[in-house]
Amino acid sequence: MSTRRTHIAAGGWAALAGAVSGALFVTVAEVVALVAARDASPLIAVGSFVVDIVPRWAKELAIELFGSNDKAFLLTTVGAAALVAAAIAGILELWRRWAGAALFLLGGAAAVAATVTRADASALAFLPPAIGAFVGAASVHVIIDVLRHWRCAPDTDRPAGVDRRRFLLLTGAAAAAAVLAGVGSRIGSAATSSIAAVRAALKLPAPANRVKVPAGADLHLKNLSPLFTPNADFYRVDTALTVPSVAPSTWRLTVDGMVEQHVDLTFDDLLAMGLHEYAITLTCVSNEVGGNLIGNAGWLGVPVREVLARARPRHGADMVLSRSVDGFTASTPLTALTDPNRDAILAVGMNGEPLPLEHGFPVRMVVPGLYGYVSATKWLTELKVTTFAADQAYWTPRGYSPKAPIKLSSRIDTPRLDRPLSAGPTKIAGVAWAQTVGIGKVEVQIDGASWQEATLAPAINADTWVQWSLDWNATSGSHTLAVRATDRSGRLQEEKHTPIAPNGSTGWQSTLVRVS
Ligand SMILES: Nc1nc2c(c(=O)[nH]1)N[C@H]1C(S)=C(S)[C@@H](COP(=O)(O)O)O[C@H]1N2
Ligand SMILES: [Mo]
Repeated sequence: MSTRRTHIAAGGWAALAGAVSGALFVTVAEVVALVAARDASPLIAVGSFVVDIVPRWAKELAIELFGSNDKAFLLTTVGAAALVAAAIAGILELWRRWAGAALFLLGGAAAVAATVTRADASALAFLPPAIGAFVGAASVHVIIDVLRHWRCAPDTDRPAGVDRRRFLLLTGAAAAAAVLAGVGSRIGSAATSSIAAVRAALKLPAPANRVKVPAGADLHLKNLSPLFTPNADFYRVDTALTVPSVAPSTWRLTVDGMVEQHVDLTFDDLLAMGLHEYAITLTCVSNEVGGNLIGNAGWLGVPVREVLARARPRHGADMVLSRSVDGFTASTPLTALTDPNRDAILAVGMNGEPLPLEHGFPVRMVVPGLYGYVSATKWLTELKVTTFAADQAYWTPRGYSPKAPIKLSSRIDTPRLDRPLSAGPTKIAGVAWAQTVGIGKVEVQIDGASWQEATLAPAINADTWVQWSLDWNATSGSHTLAVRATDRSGRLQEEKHTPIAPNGSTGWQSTLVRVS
């Protein structure tokens, strides 16, 4: 009995020593990454690998449950899994010398594989996980050797307590080193990440023209989405665990594939083509009926067609595969980018500022009328002229359509069930969008009665959402409000509810409100 208890206790100490060595692995790798290979943190690389391989339903569930904290959740999960594996390695090492160290090296090999296969991996990307794994393996091996002396094979020549003290000292030192390395790498990366400073110092040239907003286009109603979504409130959707840092000075755009002429552009080349301002409402395919993965901005940019014209796409091409520095790709029909009547742009500015880092700094695509995943590539680096038959974009093998025009839709912003409302005259209001066509009519239904036409605010253009409102004399009790839109070509919004996959949700939003 007592030897069994001793073994269990020894196993506990071994697990602790393993976990501490695991923490040393990860934090040492962070420090090396800071010095040798910026974007080669193993935790991030393994997390990104998980992002790329998890099934669609798991990703949707994570976004559903954690919203924009889904990335923090993923990193925490990967970190916790690594700690558990390291604890197990500690126990293995106690059971058999080198077995735990070998597991550390195996983990290191996996982390190296995840790191060097990232699209933005540098030549030294193998170093951080490799060095981290060696330090972790050495740590677990040395500490467990001491533990073995203390718990399992007491050295009769040495006074009792020496090995215990040595074990606790070593484990404590390793833990302290891990904390120091962890905190140090955080501070170091914050202090030396200059991209935010580069962006802050960047002055974009004035555009040749500015968006004209018709009077009354913003109804300025309480709880109604503003006509232009402030950058800080703009939804963010991407697969990037850390925001790629791309300096305008090193940014290059390559136009290649089925072209007569390879084109390479620097940031200054792009600016020299002349900036214009465009108002375009961006929408995510993952936006559920009534959801908020949509935003409207004034974008500063250059028409994609002007860049493509320099490259002269060859006959037979029907798609442009746009690529981000982090490997994300989007497939956009070539005609959507060359159409003189569609303002597909390479954007460098958003709502009067350079693109925010998380929205694609320094250059992204924005195409009116197409969901973001097939058009709005952030941190853009390449436009490959190709065909839908020859190439697939990031989301295509993951269950989404290769082509995806934005579906005509409408949303009630106010009133909402979660905001108190008292009886009396009020306004029902929201937004509606039918990019490239424009909204013709919005109707509201109260408690299943006949549809009433809402007042439409004047639209900026056909590529932006419009605000709408309807006066309502609210009586106390529960009410059901529904909304539907018709576009300018007379097409009524699809009534039937369908899920976001494979190419965007449909359905009329219906919502319950309570009036006190
Ligand atoms: N590099 C990169 N660009 C990307 C994505 C991505 O995952 N990586 N996601 C796309 C998707 S799905 C959408 S909806 C839009 C969102 O742009 P936003 O985050 O600026 O709102 O970016 C698109 N561009
Ligand atoms: Mo999206």
